Order: sequence, then C-alpha cells, then structure tokens
Amino acid sequence: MTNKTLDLSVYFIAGPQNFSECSLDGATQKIALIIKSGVTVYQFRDKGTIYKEQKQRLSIAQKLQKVSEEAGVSFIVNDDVELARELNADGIHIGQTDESVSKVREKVGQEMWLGLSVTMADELKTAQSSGADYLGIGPIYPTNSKNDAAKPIGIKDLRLMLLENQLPIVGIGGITQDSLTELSAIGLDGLAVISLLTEAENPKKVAQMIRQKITKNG
Ligand code: TZP
Ligand code: MG
Repeated sequence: MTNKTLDLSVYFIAGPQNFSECSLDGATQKIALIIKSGVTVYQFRDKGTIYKEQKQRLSIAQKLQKVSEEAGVSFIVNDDVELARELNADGIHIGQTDESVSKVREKVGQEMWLGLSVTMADELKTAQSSGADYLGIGPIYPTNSKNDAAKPIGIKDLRLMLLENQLPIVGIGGITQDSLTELSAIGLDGLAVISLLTEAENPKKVAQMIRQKITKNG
C-alpha cells in the first residue's frame, strides 16, 4: 500500500460516456472542471467511448490525471490494469467479474491503491481478506448510470452489512442530495457519485455538501 493517504470522502466517477452530448474534448473539459471542484478522488471510468485510435484514450486519461494531480485529487483507473500501470495511477478499481484482487495486486504492486466493488453481504465478507485497500459498496439505490447494476441494497440492509466491515469503504449508486443525511450516519468513509456531480449546476456546492456530511460523522 502506498504511503500517500487516500481520502475517500468525495469520490467522483466519470468518463466521456457521461457527457455523451459533448465532443470528446468537451466531455474532458467538463470532467476536469468537476475534478477541480473539491472532490478528493477521481475515478476514470471509460465505458464504450468510440475513439479514432487508442492513443486518443490514453491522451484523455493523461490529461485528467494531470488535472487531478494539480488539484490534489487521487487518480484511480477503473478496470483497465494495463492503463493504470502505464499511467502509474494512484489506484486501480476492479469489480467482482474482473481478475482477482491477488492477480491484480501481482501486476500493480503494493504502491498502487486497489479498490474492489461489492454488491452483497457475501461479497463484502470475502472482500475483507482479499487484499483490497478499500471497497465500494452498492448500488445502494436504483441508478441509471450503470447498465448492469446489481439489485439495490437499500439503506437498512447496508447499515447492517457495514457492522461486519473493517476496510475503508465508499457507498455508491443512486445517491442524491436527499439521501446524504441518511448516508452520513452509517459509517461510510465516502460517497461515490456519477450523476450527482455530472448533472450538478454547481459541483463545488455539491462536493462541499458531501464532504461536510461525511466528515461530520467520521
Ligand atoms: N457502480 C455501482 S452503481 C454505479 C456504479 C459505477 C453508478 C453510480 O452512478 P450514480 O449516477 O451516482 O447513480
Ligand atoms: Mg468494473
């Protein structure tokens, strides 16, 4: 594990697909603006974007990594272990159907943060000794941002599940301003959001609100 600290409190996830009405440059600029709005982590999650060539994808990821570095935001790559290695990203985030945590750890070494998604109690239990540095748990609520999202956990079950958890953990899925208060009191280390920030008129205000809710109860 790297000796840098990972502040999970305001965990922003996006890729060009989240601004599908924009050009690639336009989408990159919008993501960059949000990265600079007071988030603590940015995850480059690129799903199904059509690139003219792979170099274009690398260049967008490099730009967003630079913006993150300048803003003091940890830069994490979703799924793509090779990209994370090539960029020497701060972290890699994988799901249950990706390569195992131990295989990914062999490839990325101890210095890179390794995050794992869990969607239910069994996975949360197994994840405790997986070697992951932090977990993402969800979807908590229904979400339109992930096509193959698992069944929403709901706040009541999530609260119980978290009693068994020892690892740093962020909640994800369908988080809105209205759910921040109930989410602040159940022991999460952060909230991971796509649409709450990509659709925000004032991302600074939203990021600040998430940070305040999470840290007040930390
Ligand atoms: N993983 C579980 S739910 C989700 C991901 C990537 C989507 C979260 O997006 P939103 O817009 O914050 O519901
Ligand atoms: Mg994945």
